Amino acid sequence: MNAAAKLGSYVLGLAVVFGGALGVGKAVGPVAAAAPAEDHAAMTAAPSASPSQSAEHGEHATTQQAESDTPGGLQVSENGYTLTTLTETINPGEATEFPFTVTGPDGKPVTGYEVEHDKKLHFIVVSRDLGSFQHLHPAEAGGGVWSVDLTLPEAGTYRAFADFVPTGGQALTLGTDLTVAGEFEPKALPKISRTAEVDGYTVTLDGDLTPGQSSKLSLKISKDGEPVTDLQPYLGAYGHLVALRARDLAYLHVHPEESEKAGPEIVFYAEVPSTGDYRLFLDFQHDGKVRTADFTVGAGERPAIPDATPTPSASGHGDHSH
Ligand SMILES: [Cu+2]
Repeated sequence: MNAAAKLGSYVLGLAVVFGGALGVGKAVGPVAAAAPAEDHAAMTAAPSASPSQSAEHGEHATTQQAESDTPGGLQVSENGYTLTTLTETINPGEATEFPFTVTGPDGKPVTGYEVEHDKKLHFIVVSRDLGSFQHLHPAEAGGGVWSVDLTLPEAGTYRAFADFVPTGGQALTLGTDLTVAGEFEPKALPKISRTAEVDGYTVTLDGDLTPGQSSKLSLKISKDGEPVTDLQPYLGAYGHLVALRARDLAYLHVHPEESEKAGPEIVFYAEVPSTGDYRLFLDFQHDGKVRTADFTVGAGERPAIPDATPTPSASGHGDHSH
C-alpha cells in the first residue's frame, strides 16, 4: 500500500471512529446533515455496528461532503443528544463531585456507549482562556448518570467537553460552559511556541497546521537532554492529542499514526478547519505518570489587518479619530 493510500485509510478510520475528532468535522457533519433516515436506520440496526458498517457510514459521509463542516464541541446538543450538567455551584480550588447526563433522541439518559480508547466517555475541561487543561474519565453512577471529581483551579469560565460514541450512533463531542464564582483576571492566549516544558520533560513540535488539509505533526519527547524511548501506552496509544481552536474552542480530537516505537517521537495527523491560533494538549505517559505538554500553534496566513486609523480626508465620522 503506498503512503497516500495508507494515509487515506487512516484518515477514514479516524473519521469513522472519532466523531468529535478531526477529519471528523468533515465526515460527521454531513452525516448529521444527511438526516433522520440515517439515524433511524442506525437505531433499528443491531446495537453493535460492525466495523464494516461503520466504514460504510464513513464513506457515505465523505461522498456526501456538504455545506456543514462544523467541528465538535461547539454545541451542548447535537443529533438529538444533549449534555446536561447537574451541578450549578463550583468553588475555585475545591474538589466537587460533578454529575452529568447525556440524554438521547428519546429524551432519556443514554446508558449504552461504545468503548473508544479504553473508555466509554472522555471528559475534557479547559479554562476558556485555554491556559488550563484536564482530561478526565468520569465513572458511571447508574441510570445514565456520570460523575467525576472535578477541581477547577481558579474563578472564571471553563468549557467541558464530553467525547463519546452512543451505542448504535455516531461519535459526538458536546460542549458546555462552566463558571466558577469569584473575581478573575482575563489572560491572553499563551504565546506561539514549538517547545513545551512539563515536569522536567521537554517536548518539541515539528510540522505546520494547514487549514483544510491533513497536516503531519511530530512531537518529540526528551528528558534531561536525552530522548525518551520508553513511553508507556496511555488509552491505547503512546500519545493522545487534543487540539482546540482559540476564541471559540472548537474541539479537534487528533490521533497518532500507529507506531510500534515507544518514543521519542509521536506522529499525529490533524486537519484544522480554518486559519487562526490553536492550542494543542499532548497527554503522554512515562514512569507510570501521565503528563500534559501544551503548545500554541498558528495555522495559515494571518490576513493583513488594514490600518484602522482614519485619514482626516476620509473621515466623515469625527468620533473615530479620538
Ligand atoms: Cu479520555
